[in-house]
Amino acid sequence: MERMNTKMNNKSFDRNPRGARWAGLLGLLLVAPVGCGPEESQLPEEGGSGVMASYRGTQVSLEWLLRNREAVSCDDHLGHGIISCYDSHPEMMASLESGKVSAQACGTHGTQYATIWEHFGYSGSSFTLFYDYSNLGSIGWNDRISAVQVVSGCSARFFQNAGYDSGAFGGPIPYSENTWYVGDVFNDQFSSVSRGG
Ligand SMILES: [Ca+2]
Repeated sequence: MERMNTKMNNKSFDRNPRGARWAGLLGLLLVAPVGCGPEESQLPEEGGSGVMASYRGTQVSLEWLLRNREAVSCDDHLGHGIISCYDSHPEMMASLESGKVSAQACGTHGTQYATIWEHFGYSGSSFTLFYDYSNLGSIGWNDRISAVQVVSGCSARFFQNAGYDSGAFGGPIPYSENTWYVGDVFNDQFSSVSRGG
């Protein structure tokens, strides 16, 4: 009995490496045509649904980006709802400088006026705003803001609900100075934003 078992085990043991070889070969055939470097293969496939952002020269789902990157810095300097994202805030700022986009004329639509942050102390992901948003969810920022920076001399107003609706706050919440934490009452509450105080 024992001997027979050993024999059967050997037989099935023999078959396994061949199966594994086939699986390995199949895997290679499936993976090979993609041919991306390790960095690129971490990006999702192009297309997809929802809000898209330009990131490392390609279009990716903003939702994917915010979920898979610890801290992405985005902006909308190219137009309302047209999102460009980078791996860090300095990288984003450098990109704006290289594109000769400067902070000026706070009252003018389409100029930089504020940066919103995911965590207190200006940390986590951020978004540098050039436009108003009646629905911050359209740029992935509904109920996510914990800190606010404003361009010197500019101001921004935030609302509890989409559609510039103050909701329970009784009025817009204005910021004309950098605010490292919006406080427990307003944390992760803002759903729309407009320039001006
Ligand atoms: Ca809200």
